[in-house]
Amino acid sequence: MSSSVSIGPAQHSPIGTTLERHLLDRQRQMPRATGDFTGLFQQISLAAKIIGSRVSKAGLSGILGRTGTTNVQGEQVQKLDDFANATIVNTVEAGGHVCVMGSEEVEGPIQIPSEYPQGKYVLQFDPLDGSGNIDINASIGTIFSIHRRLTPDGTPGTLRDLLQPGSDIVAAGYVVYGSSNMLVYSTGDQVDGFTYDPGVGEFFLSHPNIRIPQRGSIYSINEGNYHGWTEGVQKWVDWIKAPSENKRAYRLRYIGAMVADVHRTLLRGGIFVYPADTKNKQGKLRLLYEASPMAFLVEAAGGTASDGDRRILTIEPKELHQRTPVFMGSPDDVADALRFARA
Ligand code: FDP
Repeated sequence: MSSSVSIGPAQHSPIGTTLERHLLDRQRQMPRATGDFTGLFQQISLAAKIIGSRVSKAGLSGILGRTGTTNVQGEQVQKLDDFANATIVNTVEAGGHVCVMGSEEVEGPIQIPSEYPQGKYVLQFDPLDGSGNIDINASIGTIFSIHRRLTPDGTPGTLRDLLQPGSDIVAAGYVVYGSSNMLVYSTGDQVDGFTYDPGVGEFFLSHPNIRIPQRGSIYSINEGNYHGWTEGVQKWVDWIKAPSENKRAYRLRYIGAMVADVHRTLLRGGIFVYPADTKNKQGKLRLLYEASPMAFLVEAAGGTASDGDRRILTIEPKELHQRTPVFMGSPDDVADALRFARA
């Protein structure tokens, strides 16, 4: 007798949900939603697909290496930095959902050309984080955050719209271009991760409701800066890697791209730190488009994010390219680090 297997009706499962469907489902739960946010997010995800596609072929397409210019931070601009920046600006500006943008690669506010509508949102981004990894085929990423505008509707956005604290973020996320490409985002209540299927050309929900462990076993810091740190940070690193009766020595992992290091920290737990040092007196990472969006995600996943004294999300920004020290990750690990750092 032949037996046949009935596949039956598709089970309702969050796995197999596209990013677009996920956004639409959430939009329908908010009766007053206009679709603007969903529209903006679709443009960000399109930009991420374009950047991801170029990153995956970088060694073949003549886009490795430097442009020969430096950016506002005085860093060498890589060709892929330029490409990623232009891709996000071009994809988002025509959509009519934002009134101004801020980018790591651009000194001032990026205005929306007058032929396009001035939308109600403000987008900030680091188009290609971890540029040092581009030429060696290691993980890199894009980080972004979305705020509501403060200036009157319909007018061009200004610097005032960009200088908002992380506590007013509407949504933040990142895309990691790694062994697979993933987009992770949050609107503050939970953190969801989507893996890109290049065959289908879509991001699919693969990591619903990411929760960071209360404590991990990995620390992530550029230990080459040891001699420039405060005594407190030095003592914390000495302590965390020393086995004792109460704890095993923590493992060190540092890729040198904030996106990838924080992504691992979110999934596995532990702590990512870029403290101030004698060279980088305010730390190295930028508040508005690196530290704040990542702090928003880490907190939404149940973690902690501090500059050493206060929550990163409460810092009132004064400048577009302001820097801040960063201690973020599992609550217990961050509490340990701050105990040493503040002593
Ligand atoms: P990069 O300069 O390569 O763009 O954004 C700055 C950043 O990378 C972070 O992604 C990364 O965590 C950090 O700098 C690495 O800095 P160090 O090389 O000083 O460790």
